[in-house]
Amino acid sequence: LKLQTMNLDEPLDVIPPERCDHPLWPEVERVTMDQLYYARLEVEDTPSSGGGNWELFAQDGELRLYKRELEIDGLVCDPLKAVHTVKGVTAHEVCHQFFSPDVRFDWENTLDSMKVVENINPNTLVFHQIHKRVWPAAQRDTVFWSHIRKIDADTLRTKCHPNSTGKKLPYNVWIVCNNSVDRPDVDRGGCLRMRLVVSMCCEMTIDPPVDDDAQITRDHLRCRIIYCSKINPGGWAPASVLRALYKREYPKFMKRFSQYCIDVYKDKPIML
Ligand code: 6CM
Repeated sequence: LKLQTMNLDEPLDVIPPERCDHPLWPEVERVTMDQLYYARLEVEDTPSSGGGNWELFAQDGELRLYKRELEIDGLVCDPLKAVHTVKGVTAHEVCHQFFSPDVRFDWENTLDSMKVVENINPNTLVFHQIHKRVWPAAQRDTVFWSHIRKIDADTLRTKCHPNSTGKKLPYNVWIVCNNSVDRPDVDRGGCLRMRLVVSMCCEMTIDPPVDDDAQITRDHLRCRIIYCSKINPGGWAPASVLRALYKREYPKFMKRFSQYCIDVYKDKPIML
């Protein structure tokens, strides 16, 4: 597989929508842009604008994690939003690590297995993952498309309010969006199938600003990571176990993943 040997230092092509005729493409477009909008809503914004009502449940330095309690048909589906600022890495680098199947096991510790089941285009893959079993619930699997893209300045200005009003635009923004897909043909192997919508949106700023990109060093890079997830466990799971698991694991994941990105890139050329 070409993607299994992808060079991590090579920038990805960004495939414009008109060049992809896969039946899932309109959904990839729509959900990715919706997630970008949702991620960039500040947690303090009003409920009527889609923000607000977030409960801060963990904090450590620059890292903050918020949740909203939500149950659907008796199942815990609490939306989560985590915000972190990391120095020394670009938005492209962080998103690249989150997207790439080659490095998934270097930072993801909820998995027993991971397979790419379809290659829609170089920026869009369909994954089948089997997650570690959490006692006393049944083991879970997921099938989701994952899409990575750079958001250009025009899109940020025209489609990404409210942050674009009165605020300095980031140098650039990258997003990875993961969204469950119905694939009954992918064997569940006895697992219950969870459904998810997850996004990692990274806003990069250059601090202090430079006159010329050639002057940028890793000391200038600041990357604001906004991680959002909505997971439906897809069948019986005790609420208290699930909430305790999320409370413990999401802060660990945010710290581990961001430190992993810093370590991977610290001695490498900058991938803007
Ligand atoms: O977003 C994360 N990882 C991505 C790549 O793997 C992808 C996967 C998200 C699924 C996250 C599931 C976590 C829970 C797994 C156990 C389920 C057991 C349910 C029964 C409990 C009683 O988007 C990072 C995910 C970090 C999670 C802490």
